[in-house]
Amino acid sequence: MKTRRNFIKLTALGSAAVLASSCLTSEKEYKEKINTSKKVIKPIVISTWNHGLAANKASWNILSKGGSSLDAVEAGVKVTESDPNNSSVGLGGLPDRDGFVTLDACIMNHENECGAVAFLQDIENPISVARKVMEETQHVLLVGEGAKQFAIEKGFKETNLLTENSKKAWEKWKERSKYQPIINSENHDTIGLLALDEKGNLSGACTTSGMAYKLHGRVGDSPIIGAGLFVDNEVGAACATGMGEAVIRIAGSAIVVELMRNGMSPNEACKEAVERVVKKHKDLSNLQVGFIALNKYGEKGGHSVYKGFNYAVHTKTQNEMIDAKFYKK
Ligand code: SD4
Repeated sequence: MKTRRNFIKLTALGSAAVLASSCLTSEKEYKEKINTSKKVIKPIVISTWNHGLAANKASWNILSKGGSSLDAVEAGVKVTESDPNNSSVGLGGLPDRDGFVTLDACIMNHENECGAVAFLQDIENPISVARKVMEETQHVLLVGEGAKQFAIEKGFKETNLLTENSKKAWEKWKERSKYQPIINSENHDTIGLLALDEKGNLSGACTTSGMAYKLHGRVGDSPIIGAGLFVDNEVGAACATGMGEAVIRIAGSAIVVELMRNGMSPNEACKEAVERVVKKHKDLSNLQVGFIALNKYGEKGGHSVYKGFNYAVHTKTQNEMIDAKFYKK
């Protein structure tokens, strides 16, 4: 007899089979699909926005000497985190609506190991705390007070991250805001950075102070593995910038990687993910989202909802900014 429980089991099995056949191409199938004679561009590092140039430089110092992609991604984004003139990441980040700078970050290596921190305060380099979560705990994500306590136990220093400039900007915002968080262009400067090292291993890092003037306690996509960042060493890596809520809704970075697994180029996969964001939102006003991606061949790509998103690339022969293609002007 078909009981309800059996029916649910069967349906679940059916869905799993469909999933396995349509999306989760096995490593063997994937290798058959790809052209193994293709020349791999490595090492390579790519990262979001103009601040990516300085971050890539630090990553390149490691990659060009045969260092690991994991060390490279951490060193790269630390440059942006420690830059007081960058108002979206680490030190100097714009605070939430109550005046607190709260940080989100995550890191992932070529073995699918990952670590993250969210809603972390007073620590300049959250990416290094995320790496410690990955390497020295059994957990993936620590948040708030617990994350800070862990960081201090590991020897990180407490630092006031609210610079005079960010404080002034927040005070000005308070005058005109009616305490309403607003998303606009000034909020889109997270650094996401992806690297492929000489050994052919991929890693990624993503770090941000999040949406400026957000609600106290808000966490975005940047520390969420699969949303702000995803790495699968069989296929490629992706990361996101822009309105985190929209990225989480489509499991953005994981989707980009799965699309590459199914044969799309990094550019095509980022474009498809952006189109999903567009499809799932009735109101696109101020909804900027951008993805960048890197595959196992060292091929790169990026795409955004609105014009204006760019990313930095560093290889043996290239060190420049690339304007991403976009859905809308
Ligand atoms: C967030 N995705 O917290 C981040 C913000 C961002 O570029 O990317 N800014 O939603």
